[in-house]
Amino acid sequence: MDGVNATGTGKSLYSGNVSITTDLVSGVYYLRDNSRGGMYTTNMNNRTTGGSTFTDADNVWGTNTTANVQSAGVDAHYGAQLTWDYYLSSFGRRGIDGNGFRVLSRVHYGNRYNNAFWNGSSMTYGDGDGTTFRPLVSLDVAGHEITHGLTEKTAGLIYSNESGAANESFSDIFGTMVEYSSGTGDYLIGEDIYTPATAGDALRNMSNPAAEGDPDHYSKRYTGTGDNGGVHINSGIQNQVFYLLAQGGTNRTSGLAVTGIGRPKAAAIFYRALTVYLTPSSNFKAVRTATLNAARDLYGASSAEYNATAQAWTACGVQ
Ligand code: ASN
Ligand code: ZN
Ligand code: CA
Ligand code: CA
Repeated sequence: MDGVNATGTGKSLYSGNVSITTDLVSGVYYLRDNSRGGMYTTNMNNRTTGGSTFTDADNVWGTNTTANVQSAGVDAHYGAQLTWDYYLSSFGRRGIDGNGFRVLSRVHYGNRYNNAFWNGSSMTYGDGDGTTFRPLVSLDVAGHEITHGLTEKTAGLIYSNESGAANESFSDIFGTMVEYSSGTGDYLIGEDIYTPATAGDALRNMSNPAAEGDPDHYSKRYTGTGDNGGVHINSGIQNQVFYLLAQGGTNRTSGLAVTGIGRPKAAAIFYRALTVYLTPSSNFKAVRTATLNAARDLYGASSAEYNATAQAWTACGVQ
């Protein structure tokens, strides 16, 4: 916000060496971006309050390892920039509020903290304990958390029970789309940060939610009170709808098949549903209706895209 944009080299933990926008003031570089709403990234120095700006002398940041405190800052800064670029280039949206909202990303929060969260105005990432989590700054997690901000400013889905599970799923959907926009992507959430000693697992699996213990069909939904009524569990149902719509395939519980329409169209349908049709108390049935309205708007009521959207929800037991 103070100087002029510069292009730095970031040696990240999870994305290799990346180009990041930084800010040059009086010969010192800052992890700040005068475009993209003025987003900036700070170092919490393993505390839960305060925080300090990251500065650098040569605009080459991090070392691709956790030994250097800048590395996690690179991932967080890059993730926030990529999230901004994804929403702008895909939907013409400038920031989570559509009006240039300035996102702060805070890294090295707390001591071995095993989570990342959106608090209503900023992103916060822990370093993890090294066993359950590595630093939680992967692209899908950055996209997930920042999308909580977008959801809050649009549909406002209440964070419990079915509306909360839908809220979580929208964060997984766009988190994975942000990851995909970097040039490579999957339908796993958090695979880079979760259980470093175990390969192939993830926090959540959209193509096969049951692989991480989550339901892939409405008949298997969790109805207890834990996790705010299963927001990170029942998100598996909508995640599976999105996966089947984007990629095509057969739901393992119902045996019903869906013809995929590709990631960009599936994301456009879910984005329009989230930003135009949903309300705070929407349940899965309401999300089905909202995505059908969106598919009709975008592709027509008798389009293959509309029919695939209906079939994806039906395959997952929501009709
Ligand atoms: N990382 C978690 C999430 O974004 C934090 C939370 O439970 N809200 O879902
Ligand atoms: Zn979340
Ligand atoms: Ca992923
Ligand atoms: Ca793992």
